[in-house]
Amino acid sequence: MRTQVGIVGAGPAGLVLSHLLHREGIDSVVLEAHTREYVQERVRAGVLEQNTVDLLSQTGVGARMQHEGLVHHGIELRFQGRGHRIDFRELTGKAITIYAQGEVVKDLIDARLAAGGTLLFEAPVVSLHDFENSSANKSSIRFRKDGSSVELGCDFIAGCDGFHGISRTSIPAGALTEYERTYPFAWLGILAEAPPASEELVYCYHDRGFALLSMRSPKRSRLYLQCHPEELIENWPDERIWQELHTRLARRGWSLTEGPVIQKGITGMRSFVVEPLQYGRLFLAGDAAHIVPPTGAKGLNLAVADVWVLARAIAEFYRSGDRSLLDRYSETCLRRVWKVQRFSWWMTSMLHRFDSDNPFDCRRQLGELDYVTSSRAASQSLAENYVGLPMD
Ligand code: RFL
Ligand code: PHB
Repeated sequence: MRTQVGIVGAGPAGLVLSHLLHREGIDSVVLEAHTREYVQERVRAGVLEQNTVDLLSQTGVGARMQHEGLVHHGIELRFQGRGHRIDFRELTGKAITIYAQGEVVKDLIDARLAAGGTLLFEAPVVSLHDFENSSANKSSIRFRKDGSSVELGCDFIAGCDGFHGISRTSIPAGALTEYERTYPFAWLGILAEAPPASEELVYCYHDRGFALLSMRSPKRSRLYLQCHPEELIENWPDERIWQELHTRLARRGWSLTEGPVIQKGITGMRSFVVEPLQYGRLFLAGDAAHIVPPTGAKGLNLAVADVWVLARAIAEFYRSGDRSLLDRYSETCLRRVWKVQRFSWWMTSMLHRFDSDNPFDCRRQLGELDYVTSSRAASQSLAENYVGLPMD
């Protein structure tokens, strides 16, 4: 088997890359360890930045998103039992769209298959070869399919295989520097068959910890609670989850709508960046290269921004033989990555309770929330980051 770009992973990063390359006339093969159903049904992100929405729409995979996505022009920050709206339209002229990651993935898989693209599911990659030299063009990827070992020859390898993938760890120790921060809490998330009690997302600071009200459709709520990182989901029967959500999200004249819980799980929180994002002919993109805590709703959007830069650089190389955009891939992406890391860390720090906090820290957090919701400059700073910084 041979292709121009071998892509490891069929998450948002790998699929958007394959789609953008196809539009440039460049051949790729996507290798995914799991089944198609698994990647489509995994419950993950829900908030798309304006940049992501525009990219999907302008490249012909936005029709269902435009029809079914919920366009929001603001969010609510709730603390001390009061709500404060951050008006994105007024502050930035932009909006966000609520459309589940699984739906984005489904639309991309449909588009790639309709265009005759090669996506192999249940095809775990076991090793990457001969990518160290950036001038040779005989890299290869070894993967398993139906019990056999298969080799895919390619010019470039795109490591889009998420945080636990094989691409980043295939790079020799010492060539990469890792920057990391873990947080002393996690999120317990549920998907419920219940109409969302608010039209817009509600980010809530409370003495008992952070809570978030989000949604997937006018009939489905997605809700999160800050919990201990080692918390066991067995300790959280549905009634306890609802009770805690009612307590933290309480606001005068407002009440949360309950409904059957159809999915629940606990997600750890981490900030992580590896530098550089390139080693020879191997390029890392999305969660394989960086992780943000979910409080800024940025992970998927950052993955899309990476592969937009990568597709443009690969296309320029095949068009003119000019490698300069490829050589600048890491530097270009990292400028955005660090700004998004800062925003995600800041939102997380402002809205969560830390074990180490003393009464001073809690008062300081309330002071910050009061400032962010009462100063136009501070609200605008939050808003411009939340809707998405401009693409370079
Ligand atoms: P993915 O989606 O993890 O895809 C990587 C794929 O690679 C496959 N893979 C392999 N395939 C072949 N061979 C191997 N050896 C392989 N090893 C791994 C995996 O099976 C997988 O299919 O990474 P990608 O494409 O970089 O996309 C990143 C996003 O998925 C992630 O950043 C977001 O989901 C993060 N995130 C959010 N992002 C947002 O932009 N907005 C949000 O509202 C948002 N909310 C969230 C989130 C993530 C969450 N969790 C569960 C971590 C909420 C949650 C709860
Ligand atoms: C979600 O709907 O899953 C969601 C929304 C906002 C976030 C994180 C997750 O910040």
